[in-house]
Amino acid sequence: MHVCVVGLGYVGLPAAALLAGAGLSVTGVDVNPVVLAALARGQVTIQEPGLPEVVATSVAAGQLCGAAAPVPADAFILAVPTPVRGLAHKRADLAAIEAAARAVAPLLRPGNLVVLESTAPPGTTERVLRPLLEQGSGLVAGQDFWLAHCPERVLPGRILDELVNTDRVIGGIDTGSAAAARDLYATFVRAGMFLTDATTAELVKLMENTNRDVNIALANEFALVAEHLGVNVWEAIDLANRHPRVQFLRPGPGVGGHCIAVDPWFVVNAAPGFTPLIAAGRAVNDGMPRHVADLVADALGGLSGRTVLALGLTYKADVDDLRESPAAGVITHLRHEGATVRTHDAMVEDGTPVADLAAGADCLLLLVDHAAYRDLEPVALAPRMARRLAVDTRNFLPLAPWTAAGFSVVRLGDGRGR
Ligand code: SAJ
Repeated sequence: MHVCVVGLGYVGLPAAALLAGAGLSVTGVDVNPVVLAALARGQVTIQEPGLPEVVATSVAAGQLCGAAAPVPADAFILAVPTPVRGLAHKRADLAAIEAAARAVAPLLRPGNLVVLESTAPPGTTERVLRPLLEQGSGLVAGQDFWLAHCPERVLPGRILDELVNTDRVIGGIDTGSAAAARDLYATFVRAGMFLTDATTAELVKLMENTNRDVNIALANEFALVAEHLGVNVWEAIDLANRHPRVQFLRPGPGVGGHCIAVDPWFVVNAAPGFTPLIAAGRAVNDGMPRHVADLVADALGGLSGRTVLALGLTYKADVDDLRESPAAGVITHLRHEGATVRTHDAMVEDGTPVADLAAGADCLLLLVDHAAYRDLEPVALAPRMARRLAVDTRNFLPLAPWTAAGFSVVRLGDGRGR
């Protein structure tokens, strides 16, 4: 069986490698020549544990190769980005799905299967993908070819494990399509596969990420409440989570990435009159970078002329992905208000060491809790800094060694002593 995977990003490339590892012949398609050149050498351009090994093995075995455009195959998996555009009214940009559909449609043959893995607004499979595929092929979905939505659910940092071991929701435009998609995924998924219709599968995916966004928004709102009341939210959340039916997520400088910060908008736009809670959660999370900049400004007595060393630029810990990162928003606010901001990311650059960047800085601002930052040595940093101040947005820096080294540590959500 030959599978053509369109889009070799964080979702498409691992899926392509696992399909190839299961013995299928896989062509991976991407518009980015850098990605294709790396793949031709059996290499990858994204950081994800285990991915270099499975890709190298599949390419060396001749099971996985790259191409700049789709090729005829038995099954097509579309795993292309669906970003949002606009500021006040964020709308899904379906251009990549549409382009992939237009490229695949002329190649479709009777009996083929097309699966959309990209997260998309409710109705995309039925109302956008289906007509493009039918018009471009002259075939009829559900009659001549199968069409399904099987949204990815993988957590960056644990993608390979979760691709294999996480239950899948598979929505077909009819039962035959759902079954055909299930048979394809059964080649490497070792978890449950639950069949439904395509629009339900689209909504389920959005509900999962919206659930997480609203939960984080609640944690962030309580961080602000705790600061106002002189309470430490991190301790309060730990204690609340001792309740058997309460599970708060963690406050932070905002919600980033290409999923959680984006997908709730697809729901709000699909049902604007019915989603005040989801929209409010987005607003709370989008307000966090502003709040972090205010924390730094308050701790420094103003930002003008100050130098801040920002640690962590990616959207979360231990990934190299900068998309929609709240760190960028914090840094923009700080610079806009007159601070000089030096930046460092343990996952992105290996340039100037933190110790050198700390020279003369007024504040060390921890934005991302990369494991590598556990090695920070407050005793070594203290004498280099103009002022011994650390602002910790992730409850990451251990208080005892930092205060022992002379640092004042301001923690997001910790109002004690303020
Ligand atoms: N974050 C917090 N507090 C938390 C957890 C996360 O502030 O307690 C922040 C992170 O720092 C980051 C953002 O939220 O900025 C998102 O990170 P994440 O780890 O929650 O999620 P993603 O975007 O890496 O992956 C999510 C996952 N969805 C769910 O857990 C419901 C993943 O399973 C999805 O496949 C992925 O979105 C996707 O592609 O949709």
